[in-house]
Amino acid sequence: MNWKKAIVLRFHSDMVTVQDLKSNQKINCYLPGKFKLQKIRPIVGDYVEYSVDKKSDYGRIENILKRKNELYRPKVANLDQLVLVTTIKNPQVDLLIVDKILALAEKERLDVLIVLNKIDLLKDYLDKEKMKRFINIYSKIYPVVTTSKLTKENIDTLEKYLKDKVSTFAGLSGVGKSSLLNTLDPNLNLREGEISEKLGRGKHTTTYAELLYFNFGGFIVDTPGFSNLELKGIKKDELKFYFKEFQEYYGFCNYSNCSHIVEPGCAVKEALKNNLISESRYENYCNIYRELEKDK
Ligand SMILES: Nc1nc2c(ncn2[C@@H]2O[C@H](COP(=O)(O)OP(=O)(O)OP(=O)(O)O)[C@@H](O)[C@H]2O)c(=O)[nH]1
Ligand SMILES: [Mg+2]
Ligand SMILES: [Zn+2]
Repeated sequence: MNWKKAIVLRFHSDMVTVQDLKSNQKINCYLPGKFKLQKIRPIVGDYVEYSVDKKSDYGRIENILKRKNELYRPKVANLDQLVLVTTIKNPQVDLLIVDKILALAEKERLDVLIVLNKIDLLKDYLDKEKMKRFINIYSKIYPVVTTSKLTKENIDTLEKYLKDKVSTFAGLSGVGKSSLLNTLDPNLNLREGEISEKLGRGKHTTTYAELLYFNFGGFIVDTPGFSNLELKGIKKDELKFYFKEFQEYYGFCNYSNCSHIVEPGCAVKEALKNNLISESRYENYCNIYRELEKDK
């Protein structure tokens, strides 16, 4: 058996595009029927073993290796890091979706980087205040990098965060995920879309997730943007563990299984009163908790 190891870049209809881990060569592989019979499908980021058919240029997937983790939105395996890309305007920031994506990343124990893109658009006072508010909320919890594809601000800092990791970009349609990747490597030529003037939203330009290899060392998944996000697979009682800044109050509430919503003597609510936890994060925690309650 002469199987080689590769990582899945893309899965489309019946073909799996992989990159050999030794040679970095890209190979199209077919997926034998036995996987289909067992309803096993590779996903982007999967490590696989494959063999090469000498007669054709195609490879054949022989084995899909056990996943270290698996994010369901976007659907990607074996990540080290989630890069949440957002803007303040064009499109307008949606803090509920931001907090949902962050909860999903925490569930999978991923490192998180927040990228605030299109910083060049924030010229007037109100927009700048919105940006300050955003940074004030999130930079206490996660690293936040402000970027612009136009001015190239902080693209070098972004590269440092991405180096030698497997990361996925995630965020609303139109925030500039593909644009930032094109800025990091102009040879990529990923499709970029406009923002609908009428709706102020992106037009879902990227339609499939694809793992991209960068010469500075590292893989990044470009993903289709969200317009909405329903959380599945998270139980309401575990949600509190996915709000990172709540962790330091763990064990200090009167009730050991405190939901931090209605119970008296709650250390998280006390921290909220003392401005140690942001109102918007706490409100979104309650909103998501109620959404998950309804799902049951
Ligand atoms: N002014 C400004 N415009 C930007 C910036 N980054 C991206 N854009 C524009 O925003 C629009 C959307 O960019 P995309 O890269 O397609 O956004 P996306 O997040 O990949 O969108 P989806 O693929 O739909 O999820 C394009 O018209 C870009 O030119 C930026 O830093 N500043
Ligand atoms: Mg895109
Ligand atoms: Zn509590």
